Amino acid sequence: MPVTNSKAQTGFTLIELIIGIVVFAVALTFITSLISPQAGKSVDPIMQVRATELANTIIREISAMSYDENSGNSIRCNDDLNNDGDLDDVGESSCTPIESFGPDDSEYRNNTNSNFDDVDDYHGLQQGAGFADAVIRNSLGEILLVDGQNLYAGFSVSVSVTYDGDMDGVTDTDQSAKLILVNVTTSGGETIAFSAYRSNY
Ligand SMILES: [Ca+2]
Ligand SMILES: [Ca+2]
Ligand SMILES: [Ca+2]
Ligand SMILES: [Ca+2]
Repeated sequence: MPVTNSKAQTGFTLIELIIGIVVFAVALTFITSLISPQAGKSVDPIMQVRATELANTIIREISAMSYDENSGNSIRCNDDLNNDGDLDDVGESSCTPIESFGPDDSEYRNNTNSNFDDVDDYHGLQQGAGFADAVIRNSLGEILLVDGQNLYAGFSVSVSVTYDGDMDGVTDTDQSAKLILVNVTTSGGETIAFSAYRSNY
């Protein structure tokens, strides 16, 4: 009968239905396995933006400092003013040797204030989660806030400074530029490295 034949061609058998469900389940598992790692990583860009803001704030503070403890108002360290081949004449001074980087005598940057005045004073500065000063602060000892909130809770920052006169990222003996390295570790445990150069001007 024509009517019975057309009925047989429309629905699914139980076997077909089960196979369909199994295929769908396998496909869903496969798609979920592709999406899940992405969902886990989707937090990272926000952390990266915060880390970048934090690094910029610190690099701005450091860059605003004098190049060296031995630089005067208008005199640069290592400037041979009278061109006689040495640095022992009036107004002349040599730049701080790299092994003396870090705070100079009686200099500090703590939870109340800072009297850091040159770039390499920041060498060894560590703040935030896991360090003695567990809070990230500005030079006035104030907690860094973004829109009134401490978005850097759980973050940490560490700074190192070195000479890199040829600006190739590798320490050298050319004292004409200092490389400022800022490592920011997010509350998610991801460490991001930032760097900036400060020339002897
Ligand atoms: Ca000289
Ligand atoms: Ca200093
Ligand atoms: Ca110094
Ligand atoms: Ca170098």
